[in-house]
Formats: sequence, C-alpha cells, structure tokens
Amino acid sequence: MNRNEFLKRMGLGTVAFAAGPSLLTSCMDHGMNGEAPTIKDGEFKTALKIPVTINATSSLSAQVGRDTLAAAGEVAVLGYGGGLLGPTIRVQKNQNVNLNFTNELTEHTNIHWHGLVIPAAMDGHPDHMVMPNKSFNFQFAVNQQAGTNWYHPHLHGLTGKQVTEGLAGLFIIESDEEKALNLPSGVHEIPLIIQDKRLNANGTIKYNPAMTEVMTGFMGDTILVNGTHKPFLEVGTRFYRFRVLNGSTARIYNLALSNGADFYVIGSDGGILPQPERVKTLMLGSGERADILIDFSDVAVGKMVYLMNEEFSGMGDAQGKQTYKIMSFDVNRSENEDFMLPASLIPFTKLSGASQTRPFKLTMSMGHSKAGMHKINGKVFDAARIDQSVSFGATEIWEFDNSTGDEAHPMHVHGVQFQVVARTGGRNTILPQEKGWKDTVLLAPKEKVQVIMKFEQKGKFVVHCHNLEHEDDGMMLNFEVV
Ligand SMILES: [Cu+2]
Repeated sequence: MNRNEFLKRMGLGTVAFAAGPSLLTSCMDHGMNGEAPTIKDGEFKTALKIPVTINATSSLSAQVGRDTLAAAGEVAVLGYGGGLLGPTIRVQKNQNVNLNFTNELTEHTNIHWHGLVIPAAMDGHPDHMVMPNKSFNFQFAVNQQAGTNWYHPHLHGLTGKQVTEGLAGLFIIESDEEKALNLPSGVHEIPLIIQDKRLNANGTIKYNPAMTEVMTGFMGDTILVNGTHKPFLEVGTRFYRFRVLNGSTARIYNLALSNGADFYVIGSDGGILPQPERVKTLMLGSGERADILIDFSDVAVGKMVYLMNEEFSGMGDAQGKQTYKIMSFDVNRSENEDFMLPASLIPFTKLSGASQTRPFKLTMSMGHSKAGMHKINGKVFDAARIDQSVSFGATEIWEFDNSTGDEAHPMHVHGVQFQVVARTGGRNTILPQEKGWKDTVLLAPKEKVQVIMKFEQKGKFVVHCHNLEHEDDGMMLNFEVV
C-alpha cells in the first residue's frame, strides 16, 4: 500500500484500524495529511550565530542548555556547548582525533560521525550507547579528503528527537590540497546548518510526530540557521564560501538566491568536486551537505540578497509547495577580491570494478502499530540481525530502489564515502552536488540510484534512510564488513 492509499483508508475512518484510539486522536491533533507547515515571512533582524570552533583534541558534553530560538526568548534546549547545536570540530587530514565525550543528559545518547570513514567501534552504531553521567573517549585517525562532515546522536528510535532538540554539529576536515586552492576562508567561510523546528507556545522545541508525520517526516514552521531564526549576515562585495548542512529531520531544501544569480557548488558531502558546478538551484535532503561559493561582487552596497527555498515538485506530496526566505545576506561594504574561481579543484578518481550489485528495495506498508512501516528489502531494523555481509576491501555497487515508492528517501551508508554512478527514473540524472564524494543520496519517488564504494573498515555498520522519522520507524539495516 502506498501513502495515498493509506491516507484514503485513514480518511474513511476505518473502525477496524488496528492502532486504536490514541493514534486517531493523535492524527486529529496534527491534521491528517502530514504536510509541511507554512513558513511565515518576516524581517531578518537577528545576526547569524556562528558556532565556536574546537580542535581534534577536545572534550564534548551532551547537555541541557539555554538558547534563544525565536520571539519567546531564552528556552531550554539540547546541545554540546551550552546552547543549541555544538561547536564546529576542525581537523587536518591525517590528524588523530581524541575527543572525550560525556553524557550529561538524563537519557542515553551517543555520537555518530556522519561522513567519517572510521572503525566501527567509533562510528556510533545504535548498539553503542553512552548512558547518563557516563563518558566515552573517541579516538580515531582521519585519513580521508577535506570535506564538511557532521556529528549527531544515532540511537534507534531516538535520533529524530535528539537531533531536533539540538544535538548536532559540524566536523570539518582540511587538507593541504584544499588550502592550495586559496578558497575564501576566515570570515569569508561560513557554516550554514539549516533546520526546521516546531515550537510550543512557550518557545521550547516540540517533537511529537503523529503517524502521518512518521510517513512524511516531521516538519516545522520555524527555519533556523545555526540556531538563529530569521538571521542576517553582513557581507562584502566578494566571493564567500558557505558550508551548508541540511540538518533537518525530513524537510528538503531547494536552495536559490533571491536575485536569481548563479552560484557554484564546489563540494559534496565528503569532499571537494573536480571542478566548480555553476547552478541556479541546489536541492539537499536530510543529512546532505554542499560546499558552495556565492559571489556578491555585483550586488550594490546597501542591498540584501536572500537565501531562498524555491518551490519544488516530485519529492512526494508533503513537501515543496512553498517558496520562502531562509536568511538574508546584507551587502554592507565594498571589499577587494583576492580570490579567482579556479577552473579545476581537486581531481577525482572514479571507482570501478565492483564485485557485485546489491539491491536495497525501499517500501512503505502499514504495520500493526505506529512503528515499522518503512522497510528496506521487506525488513524493519533489528539491532541483533546482520542483514548483509560484505568482504573487507571489496568494491560494490549498492542500488537503492524507490521505484514503487511515493516518498523521498535520503539514503545514508555508514563507514564509507561513495560515488553516485547512476540515477534512473524520476530526475534521471546525476546532479551537480553528486559529482564528488557522498555518503547520503536523495531518492525521489520512482527513482533508482546506484552508488559505488570500497569497504575499508571492518565491523558492523548501518545503512538507513536519513529522514529521521523513517529511520526511527525502522528504515535501517545492519551490514557487517568481514
Ligand atoms: Cu525514508
């Protein structure tokens, strides 16, 4: 059964519906359709917050902090440093990371290093929990290319809640190759963690997905960038580098500039592209990142350019129906440019010689309870079950098949960076932001996507949908590299 058929049945008020009155009440509370709530327009009057930066040998605590999210003023939030979100961890390629992590929450948590190719014991598998008042020492070597990775909790059934309440941060890898490109840096290199929240009347973050929202994803009406509602950033008339993360649980963003200007994608999830890709729009699903360059040199001092979400279609019927502003770039000074956009960036060797193609069929079917509607190869997640066994050192193609689905699924593989080989059906193309190293790939309804990767870490990892409501619903499998 697909989502539309499911909703039709829900709409008929089927008395025999097995989940009972609590589910029906819950659906009435939230509306039946699970559609993305409307984002309200308004003034962009709060300076963009920039997370602090820490290095490879630091400590990190998950804690209850306080932050100002919107008009209600300061409220309790989760984070890794006193406010919403966490510091940006900035390391060099080939550096050893030694981070002592403490859980100061009253519930268990852990950290998954999203995008890092590190040993299974350090990856933050849902099995690896850090209980309240306990610590864990993360030690691993960073041997991969420069890129914009991130960290967040990864617990079966609790990931969406903890990420929404504030637990996430960036993990940036730098390299000498990248430095040689002389990309905009310092105050000209800005992280943008884009998230949507739903707030209670007292201003605190609400996370209570109804059953329809487990299907569509839980979306908010309040867009935050680095935890800032309706932010502005003052910029000079020159190129800026933005490291963009879609840190929402489910909302897809189709980024564009309000002045209709082109911008340049220079990096994908896990690395720099071989050459800049000139675009007008850039779509990012949950968990995806893009490194982009925006040139403000043609904008008159005193003008504003908005980062927009542009209306889109083809990603299921719950999303994309609205164009709205995400943040404002206030051009407030003329600045001399010392940056020239290079014709080529970091060379990219294509993986080949896959020993097999492994199918992952994505489906949705109504279960007997609220959990377990989203399946991969007909299965919901079972922590104790190993679903796929992969030979250490093997190169494989994994094929995600959403050809019968009517929801979007950003599929994420732990323990690897992959390359997108093909997309058939739907958009039928490899997008500019997919022409480099990736760990998360967005499948629209009707699409099949093939990715190729080499397995260079042994142990038990997961592959899952990064729509965090789908993931918590069980759209995740274990694989073991042996
Ligand atoms: Cu999904």
